[in-house]
Amino acid sequence: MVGVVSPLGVPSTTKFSVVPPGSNNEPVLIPDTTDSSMNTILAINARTYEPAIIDASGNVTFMKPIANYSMAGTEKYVNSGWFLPNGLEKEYPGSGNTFTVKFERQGTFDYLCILHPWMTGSVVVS
Ligand SMILES: [Cu+2]
Repeated sequence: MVGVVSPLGVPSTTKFSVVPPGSNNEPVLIPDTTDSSMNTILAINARTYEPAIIDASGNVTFMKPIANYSMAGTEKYVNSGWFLPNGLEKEYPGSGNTFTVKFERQGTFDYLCILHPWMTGSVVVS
C-alpha cells in the first residue's frame, strides 16, 4: 500500500528521508526556475502524484504525465499519477488527466483509486 501524504524526516537542510524508512514514498520536488539551488517540496507522495512503476526488482521509474505504459504483469506497483480536469494539470506540474496501459499478459489485475480507496475495479485480460 502507498500513502498519499509524504511524511518526511529532515536530517539536514539538503537531505530528506521517508518515514517510515523503506516505505513506498518520496517527496514531490519542484525546481525553482529562478534559483537552481532551491526546490519547492510538496508534502504529497511523488509515487502517487506522478505516474510511477516499481518493477519486479524494486526499481522505481517515473514517467511523464499522460503516459502510455505496456505492463508486463510482473510489476509490483503501477500508478497513473493524479488526474485533474483538462487545463488544471498545467497548474500542478507532474499531474495529468489520462494514463494508458497496454496489458501484455493474461490475468486479472485489480486496481484502486489512492485518493478514494473505496473506488476499486478489475481488468480481466483473457
Ligand atoms: Cu478517486
